[in-house]
Amino acid sequence: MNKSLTFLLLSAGLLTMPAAHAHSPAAHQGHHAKAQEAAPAEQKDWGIAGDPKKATRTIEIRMTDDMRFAPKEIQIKLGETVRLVAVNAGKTLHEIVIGTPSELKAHAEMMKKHPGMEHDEPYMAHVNAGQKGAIVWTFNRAGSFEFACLIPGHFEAGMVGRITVK
Ligand SMILES: [Cu+2]
Repeated sequence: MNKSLTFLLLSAGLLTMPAAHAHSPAAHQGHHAKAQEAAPAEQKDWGIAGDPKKATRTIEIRMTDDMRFAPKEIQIKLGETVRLVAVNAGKTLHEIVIGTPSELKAHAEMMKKHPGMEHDEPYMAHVNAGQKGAIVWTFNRAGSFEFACLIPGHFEAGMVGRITVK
């Protein structure tokens, strides 16, 4: 299948890009990013990918090499679309992943087994030292959730914060 046809089908939501393709280095930058925009947002237990135009609030979260987030607790109103800006104030790579506590724990276990694993979802951002990364998320589920850095060693050291949605 040629590339433009693949893109057309992806745009129309008729085709799901196979994981191997999505993660190949050549596809990663342009193609993959477009495919992700085009794909319909998937409802998760902790919310759904948000439209940046609908974000009503920006919350900055600092990540540091002592394996902490600041703030480590955030309160969100049910239904709110928020831009979470993760600022890596450290000298090493950190990430921020939103989820339910059990989902994040399972995910952290998987990261330990497959340290080189690369993934990208609308509820996570990988942020290099000194950089910023953003997540736009619509919190349309009430509950107690977490944000965590799942890089092996970081999660275990307590790099976790809490999100309360009500
Ligand atoms: Cu980290």
